[in-house]
Amino acid sequence: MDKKIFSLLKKERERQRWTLMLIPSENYTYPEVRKVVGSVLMHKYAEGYPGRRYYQGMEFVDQIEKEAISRAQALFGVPFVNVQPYSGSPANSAVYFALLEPGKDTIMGLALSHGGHLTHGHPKITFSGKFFPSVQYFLKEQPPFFDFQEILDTALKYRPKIIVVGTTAFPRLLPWRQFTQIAQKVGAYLLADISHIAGLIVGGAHPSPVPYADIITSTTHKTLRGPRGALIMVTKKGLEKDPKLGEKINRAVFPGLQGGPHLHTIAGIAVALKKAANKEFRAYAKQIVTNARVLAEELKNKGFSLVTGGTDNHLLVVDLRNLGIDGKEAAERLEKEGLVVNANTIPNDPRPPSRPSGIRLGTPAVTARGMKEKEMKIIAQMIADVLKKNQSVKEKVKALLASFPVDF
Ligand code: DSN
Repeated sequence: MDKKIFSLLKKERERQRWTLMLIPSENYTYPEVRKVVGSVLMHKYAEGYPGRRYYQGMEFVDQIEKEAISRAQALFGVPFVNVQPYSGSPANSAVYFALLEPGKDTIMGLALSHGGHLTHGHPKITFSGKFFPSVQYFLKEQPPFFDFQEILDTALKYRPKIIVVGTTAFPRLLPWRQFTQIAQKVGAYLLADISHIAGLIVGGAHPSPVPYADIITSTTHKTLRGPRGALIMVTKKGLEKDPKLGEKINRAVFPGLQGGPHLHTIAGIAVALKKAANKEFRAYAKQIVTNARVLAEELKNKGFSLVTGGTDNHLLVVDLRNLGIDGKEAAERLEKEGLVVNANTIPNDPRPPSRPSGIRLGTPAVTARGMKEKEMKIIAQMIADVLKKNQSVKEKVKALLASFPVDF
């Protein structure tokens, strides 16, 4: 028994049990997923794809990978899926590796500080901005929050080969149709990175990019509630544009970027996809959004200012400038009281990313615990008590969590 690690594991389990998990990219997965992820499947090597492996002993793991693929195809309504990427960044890397020539072809994506992701062409410090020319677009303050003419002008000027639409801190619905029109005009592939909203999409709580995007990437551990992993999907539209897209993506994942797939994760993904096809999951996805809306409204009623003025999805970004504290200080004060959020930049943030002006909150995990509108009002009150009145809410957080136990 490794006392040190197992005692830390126990402490982390208790931390997750007794704090409010309000980081929008985090969630609780299912006991069945944890069981297969911690199983004998991790003993197996399986480089290649089902039926075309470089190892023996594939009888059962081939069936597992095929089942994960067909469940994802059915759930998202796409003809091609690769379930092997280790996580979201490797999934996006594989798409770029499959379709772009390094140093030549341009990636265009939403700026990180406006709610995009590091892998969407963030310049200088990420592979996506170092190995490829990249150009960024930005959010506007007023709806529809994207200036489509400006984005089109930028695209016409820089001629990206891939336009990425995907966010980590944007609280509104994504306008797939307008982006597909822009991509068409410049002859770019449209890549939808739905990592944050995959669960909302399959649960019918956010429009699907499937009719509009050529390629879709997603992590599997956020609103989808699976293990840490990722999917790369090609739509019918994408295959019509390039019938070899799937093949190119498979080759980019293996042997291009990765070695042996994590079969334990792939089995976990399959289990989570089956859960996400149930009607209970649709209710869960809708409740995530209802909860986020109530949390947003309650915070606004208490004088908090929200980026974009509210939310239509699972997350909200609070602009703390009117409170005179920065996001890091707010997140640390909340953590001491048992509310775990993360500091986040706001669009055009005057502060540095290490001490940004906002905090980002999300409802997927608290909704997974069974919390509803009433509890969102309590959480909003607790946030106000901590940040505005400097009051302790530790005991109230524990009392709330005691009524919504987690299964681990
Ligand atoms: N790190 C994830 C998030 O928190 O949104 C995105 O990769």
